[in-house]
Amino acid sequence: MSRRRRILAATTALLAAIPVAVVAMSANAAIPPPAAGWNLVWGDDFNGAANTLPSSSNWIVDLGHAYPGGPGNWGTGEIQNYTNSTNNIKLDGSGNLRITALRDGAGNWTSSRIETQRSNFKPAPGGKLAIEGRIQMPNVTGQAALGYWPAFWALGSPYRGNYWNWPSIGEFDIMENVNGINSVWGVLHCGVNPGGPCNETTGIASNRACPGTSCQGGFHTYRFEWDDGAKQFRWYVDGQLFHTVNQGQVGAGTWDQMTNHAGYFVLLNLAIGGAFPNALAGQTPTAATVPGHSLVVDYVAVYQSGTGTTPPTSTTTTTTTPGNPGGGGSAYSELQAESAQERSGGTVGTATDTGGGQAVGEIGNGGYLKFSGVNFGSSTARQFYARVASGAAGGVSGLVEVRLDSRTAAPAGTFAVGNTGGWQSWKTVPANISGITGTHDVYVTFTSGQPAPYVSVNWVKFGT
Ligand SMILES: [Ca+2]
Repeated sequence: MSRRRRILAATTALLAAIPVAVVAMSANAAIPPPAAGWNLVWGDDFNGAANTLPSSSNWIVDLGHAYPGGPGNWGTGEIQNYTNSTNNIKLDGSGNLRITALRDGAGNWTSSRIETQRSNFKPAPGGKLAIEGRIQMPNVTGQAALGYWPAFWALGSPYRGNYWNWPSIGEFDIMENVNGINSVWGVLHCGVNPGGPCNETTGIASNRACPGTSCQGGFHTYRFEWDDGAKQFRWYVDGQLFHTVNQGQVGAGTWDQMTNHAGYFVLLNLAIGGAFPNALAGQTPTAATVPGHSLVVDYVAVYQSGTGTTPPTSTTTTTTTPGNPGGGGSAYSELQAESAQERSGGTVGTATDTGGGQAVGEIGNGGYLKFSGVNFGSSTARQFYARVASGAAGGVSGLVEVRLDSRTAAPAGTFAVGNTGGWQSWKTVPANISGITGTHDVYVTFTSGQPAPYVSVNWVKFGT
């Protein structure tokens, strides 16, 4: 995807893999408890019924050959069509996710790609974040593997909904592999393309063979750590450090571009063909490539070390709006932004929208709306809707987040928004949320890695 057409220079010494005794490890371990000093932030152990899709509360399934409006072939030249068919992606009933690349009789490849609903994974100020997965690469090597390109990676949240701001928003390739080679690549993408501080489109990369069993022959644990205190990124396989990038290598400005936004979302995919496998093997896939092999994922977990209590920064003042001071509205009715019990950021003005009325215009990073005592009744809300408009400049975007009972609680749901066609071009944007019942203070918070206002809000509401 935005994993560019990368032409890897460091390809030597990879092809002479030494066969090692294969030790099959159990494939259904739960998410391991965090190491001392770490806390589990989020995870999915992919337990669930066989032949079902992974949790839609956790994951978005990407479809086709591009994001809507994004670069073709996911920006990498990969050729497969991504589907949500359980032929391509499913839980195996034994605690694993399996993404399988298939080729039909006409030679067309299908596979799958998923990304986390959450897009705000980042360390607390001065703390550390780890993104970890236990994964077996597709168990295929040699000519039969040409074109296989599995990846476990993360993209900066401003990419979602924009798709043209890569690589400034940052990309961490926690595990990449091509052509069945016994090696894991760890890569940082940043700055500008081409060239720049991350030497795009290659990125700042390192690679090594998997310890013990080959990467294809067994499960290995791939871990990326973002150390905000040390201003360092670190890549590990089975606990062995194999790549580091320090802030000084890319410069403070580039570092800030990829770390000062709302955070990252995590992706898993199995591509076929594209620039990376082609760079090492010529045009892939070939007639010798064998379909039907799977990327197998036991779990994905995000851990944090060091707790932050710093709320989002805001340069605006809080306004208590008169009228409906007690709140108490129904979650399933339109909660008018201009009538929020508290507001920070934006200005109240006229909405040229269906139904007219007022809206809160041009909200930026750090703003929020508080709706007190919102009643979810006896139903479980699983959808959030916001009526939004944006005249933000190209490349400017941010997140709209729903939080319960605290402005700093983990978001129950999030979506990204950029230009909708103008500050009075209104559209209703849905987001999946974790199930909500009961009565809560609802905070709608606004987070962006850049300072310009990026969204106006007419109303929000919930659905089941
Ligand atoms: Ca599992």
